[in-house]
Amino acid sequence: MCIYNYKTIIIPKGRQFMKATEVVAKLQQQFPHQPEYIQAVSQVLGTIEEEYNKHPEFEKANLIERLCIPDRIIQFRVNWIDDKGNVRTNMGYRVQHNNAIGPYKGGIRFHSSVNVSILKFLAFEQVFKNSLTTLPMGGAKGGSDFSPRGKSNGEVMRFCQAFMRELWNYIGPDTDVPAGDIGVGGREVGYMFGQYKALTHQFVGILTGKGQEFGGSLIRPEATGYGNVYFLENMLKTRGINLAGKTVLVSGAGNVAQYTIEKLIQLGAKPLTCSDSDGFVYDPDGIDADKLAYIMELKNIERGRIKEYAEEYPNAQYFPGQRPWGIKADIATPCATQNEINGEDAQKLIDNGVIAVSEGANMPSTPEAVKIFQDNKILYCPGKASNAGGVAVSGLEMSQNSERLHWTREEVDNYLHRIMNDIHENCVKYGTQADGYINYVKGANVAGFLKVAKAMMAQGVGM
Ligand code: NDP
Ligand code: 2IT
Repeated sequence: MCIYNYKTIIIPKGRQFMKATEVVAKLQQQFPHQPEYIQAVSQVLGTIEEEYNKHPEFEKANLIERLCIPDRIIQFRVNWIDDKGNVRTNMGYRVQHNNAIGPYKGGIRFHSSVNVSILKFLAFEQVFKNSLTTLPMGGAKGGSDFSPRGKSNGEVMRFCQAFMRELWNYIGPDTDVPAGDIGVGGREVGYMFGQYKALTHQFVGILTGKGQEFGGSLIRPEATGYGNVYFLENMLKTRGINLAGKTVLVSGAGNVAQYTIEKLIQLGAKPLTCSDSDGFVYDPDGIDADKLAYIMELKNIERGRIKEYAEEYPNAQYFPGQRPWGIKADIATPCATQNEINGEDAQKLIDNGVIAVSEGANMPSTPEAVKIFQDNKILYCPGKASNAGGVAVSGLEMSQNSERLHWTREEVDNYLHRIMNDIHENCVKYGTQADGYINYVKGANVAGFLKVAKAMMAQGVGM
């Protein structure tokens, strides 16, 4: 995607202010084939420009480039052996973006689409998200173009071990703590943790999202989805609207979608859809707890496809190759992947009367879609705020590992609820416009940015 046209960009030295369009254009020139990274950066810079320029000392310290360009990117080859004895090769990466407020922290994604642009966008977003959680965590992201889809358990284990053989030396409980993301759940985290332990002879909290038996936090699997719905409730409350009884479009059928659906059901809402990369299912009767249990078994144990839902529940309809945004509902929550709602989809949602969009996924709405949501003044929250519950409970897992304690479900859930409320409050503080509309994008970006910026200033020019 080309957002800005540019000739050669020369930003004058010694200037006291930052111009977002110039910085983005310069980055686009430096990194010409990284559209997702440029998309994420341009959205953030456009909304923090005003706040940034209130602090001439920021520009003097060239804070903006230091904030946009990752500290380092570790890149490696991963060799593993498939079930037929073939030696296979994939790429592996860790983008360590910023550790001004805590150790690098962020998930690992295994998906065939993974590349440097996608991981740079995710690591950049993670910096602001982690700052919003109020916990001491810097931002990072890693992954591989390996796809667990269609692989045997043994193949996934050998891949995870090979991946960790390359990564182990760059992570540590006070250095960089990875976790899950697309294609990386409890199974993959377990295999990677086992390999780290085998290589280092140390049992330490180098990953979050671990199993309950070896240091994992209760509620971590649920946290992103639950947090997403807690945030949604807060948004609705600003307009005096109750979630109970509302119909909801959900995309994805993985970790975030499943626990978003679970919490929606618990709070009396009616989820109508879910999806995978092949298509979506629409259940006009709503997905209830029993049907969700079926989805969890199908996706987590049998590793099947979502179209099977429509075979199990004949009232449901399967739409191959399509996304759910054309179905009429009150609320939408995209929980699959980036750029899954484009301008056309957003317009369909608006035309169908959607009142709120809460992002479970990272950057699921294109810039065109975001503009349509905001122009129509619906409640719209970017993923870095609404899906921050996952990494927040990862932070709580790190705390529990450090003190060698295991908190109860209730304790962790209370913490999560409080953190999501705090994030919402911060978005309102920095995002409320003169006409009363809450611009959650601006609120989240400014709140996340200020803390990191102040920490960077206090620590001098190193990183
Ligand atoms: P999972 O791997 O558990 O599930 C991903 C789901 O999205 C699957 O249903 C998958 O379908 C679908 N999907 C993946 N890629 C695509 C694609 N290109 N097009 C359409 N559908 C796709 O991942 P998570 O649930 O963990 O992650 C979902 C989103 O939430 C991601 O954006 C992630 O970055 C974000 N997120 C995750 C957090 C976490 O704690 N796990 C925390 C915060 C954000 P299929 O089975 O066909 O691949
Ligand atoms: O995007 C995300 O916030 C995650 N994938 C979770 C990161 C984490 O470290 O728990």
